[in-house]
Amino acid sequence: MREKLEKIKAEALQQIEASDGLDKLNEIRVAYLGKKGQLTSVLKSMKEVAPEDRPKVGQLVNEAREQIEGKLEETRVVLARRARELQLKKEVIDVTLPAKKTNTGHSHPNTIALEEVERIFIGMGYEVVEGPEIELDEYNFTKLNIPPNHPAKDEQDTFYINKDIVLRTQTSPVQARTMEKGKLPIRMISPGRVFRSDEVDATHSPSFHQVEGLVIDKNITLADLKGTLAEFAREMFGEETKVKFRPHHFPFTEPSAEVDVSCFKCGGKGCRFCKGTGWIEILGCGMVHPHVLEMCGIDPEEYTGFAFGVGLERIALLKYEIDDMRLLYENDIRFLKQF
Ligand code: 2NL
Repeated sequence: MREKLEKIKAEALQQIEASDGLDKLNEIRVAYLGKKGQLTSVLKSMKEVAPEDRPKVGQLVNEAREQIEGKLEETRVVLARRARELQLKKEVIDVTLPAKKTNTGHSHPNTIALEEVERIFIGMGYEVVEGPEIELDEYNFTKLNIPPNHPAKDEQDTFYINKDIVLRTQTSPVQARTMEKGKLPIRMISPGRVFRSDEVDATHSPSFHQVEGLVIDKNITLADLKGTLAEFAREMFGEETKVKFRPHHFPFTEPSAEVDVSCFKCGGKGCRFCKGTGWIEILGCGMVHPHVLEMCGIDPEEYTGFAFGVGLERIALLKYEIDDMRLLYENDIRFLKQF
């Protein structure tokens, strides 16, 4: 028995010594110490040993087990360290290699301009409201004081889906819908895409973007309109910017005006940029026509308001000194990269 034990032990230790990996080591553990392992089977055959020898043999088995376990653990530590070192070597990173270049995009100039406009008006307490691009003729025209026979309604100017539905030509219908909801006062801007049946050229496109603004409250006057747009112009084009209101006509406002800003290139002296005039036209505006208020459910005796509309592309072209609107839609990366 003793010899058999010695043999098992020697074999086990020798196999452990020769093992070259953690898996192999585990196999050896099972083969000797497992439930059906060689050492375990010696214990199971104890009944063949004379009763007086059993304590001694038991002790020998335990000693053999301890030695094998000790050797297993010792070898496991060595092999585990070796495996880790190998892995580290395999995964080594050359930090001196040039980095992969990631191409991060950025907002489109239209979006940058829009976010600037929004920032300015949100700062003055306005809400940003969006609405549908496909609109009822009634909201796009009638409620804005553009009656059935008005020239703006010509098929030459407007895309009709059918006789009652159009692609909106302005974002005013969003404002008309807001007024109709009846919650007053109103301070809002409505940015969005609009559509007009125009030929494409450097300053026209059948689809462009507009930001309209609307304020309705008691005692709103032309002075509020002037102050608001003067502040907008200063924030958008610089602290020194002056505004000029020129009388104009829109069906939905009375009185109406077009607004010029002093040229932010030459400061108003006249240059190529402002075509020598010192002024640049940026938007249209006016006091909301009492008839429009009425048609949108607001009593013009109690409430007044002002409105304005600005072309987003116009702002982007001016701000970035782009001379052709088509560049904004072509999505040529060499162009867009510059902003
Ligand atoms: C432009 C400038 C403008 C408005 C838009 C408006 C909206 C409502 C009531 C009254 Cl709901 N007015 N919007 C006012 C003045 C000018 O746009 O050049 N449009 C052709």
